[in-house]
Amino acid sequence: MAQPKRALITGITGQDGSYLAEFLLAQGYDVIGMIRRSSTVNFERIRHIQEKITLISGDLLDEVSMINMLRENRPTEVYNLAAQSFVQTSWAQPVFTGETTALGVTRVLDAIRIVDPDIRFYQASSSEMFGKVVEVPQRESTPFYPRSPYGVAKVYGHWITVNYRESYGMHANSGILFNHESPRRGLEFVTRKITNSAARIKLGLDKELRLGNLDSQRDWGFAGDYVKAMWLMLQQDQPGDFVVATGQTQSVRRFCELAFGHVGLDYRDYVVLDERFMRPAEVDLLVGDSSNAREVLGWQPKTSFEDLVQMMVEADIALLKVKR
Ligand code: NAP
Ligand code: F7E
Repeated sequence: MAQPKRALITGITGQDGSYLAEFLLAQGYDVIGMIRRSSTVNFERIRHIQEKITLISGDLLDEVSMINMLRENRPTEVYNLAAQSFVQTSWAQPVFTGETTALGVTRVLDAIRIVDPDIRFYQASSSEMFGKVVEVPQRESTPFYPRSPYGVAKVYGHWITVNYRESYGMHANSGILFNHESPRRGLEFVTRKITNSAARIKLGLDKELRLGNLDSQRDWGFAGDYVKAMWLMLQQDQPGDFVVATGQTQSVRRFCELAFGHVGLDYRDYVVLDERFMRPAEVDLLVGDSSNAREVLGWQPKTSFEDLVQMMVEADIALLKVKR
């Protein structure tokens, strides 16, 4: 009987890690998750599948922990989702962001090279690499112009992935994913901040929502749709770079309008502009051309922007009602 495929996910406690783990379990994989030591447990997003996965301690800052993890567990696929992923924090902690989000990628790739270079590798690259865009829409060939220490770190992560592919013939893939959201999104990101706030205001728990730039535009998709693209990349004969996006862009203002509108409120009555949430350098407009992913991987998004906003608002209302 064929052995089940075995995948190692770094960043399994994050938004994408939890959806990817669910997806891979459904495909019959053994799923191993790398978790970093912390004084309190943060398994909220994976609690419902915790019995079905194996969790092992390791850290992107520590290559030895990753070498040992690979030696002891022998995965056939590694998905590197771990990162300091919040753009705003990357200005406050630029060196830490570089250590984790940039050099962390080299540590994983090098551990794979040492233990078993046949392991297939996925790197979580980002549309933030396009930054101050030089072309609209952005595709795999669009030059990068990152606008934050996070974006710069992701450019490094992308190129070191390409380099290990070319230097060692590794099946190393870079998924250039545009923003993807869900009810599991961290509360600091703008979409979840808005849906959580709309729900809180509706339930009488808050009175206002403080935001930064309402005019910035993002290509927002649903995280549950995007993890399938990660997996598809590792099932191809040849590794590559793939933009994953919906191809439509919406403003933060429009997101507010829909989220508040869904609970019968007008965002203009509650949203207050706050300088603290403005960025030193902004990425004004992102919109992706995912033709390559659609043609080569057969991938396409299933969830519309309107359905995504509705899903997130309803999940936040349900969550708050349970907590009351
Ligand atoms: P997330 O929710 O912030 O999750 C990040 C994960 O990385 C968490 O599990 C975190 O662990 C882990 N981590 C951070 N530093 C670590 C370290 N030093 N060692 C080990 N683990 C560490 O991020 P996400 O939204 O799921 O995104 C997943 C990946 O895709 C990230 O690399 C992100 O930069 C990238 N990306 C995201 C988007 C998006 O729109 N979501 C788009 C493009 C690319 P703790 O739980 O312990 O903090
Ligand atoms: O900001 C504006 C903010 O923090 C989106 C990460 O997953 O996607 C994410 O990065 C926009 C920006 O995500 C607030 O200025 C206004 O223009 O939700 P965000 P992000 O920076 O796009 C990429 C693809 C990643 O790779 C990252 O890991 O919204 N904005 N007011 C605000 N943003 C926040 N967070 N908070 C505000 O109050």
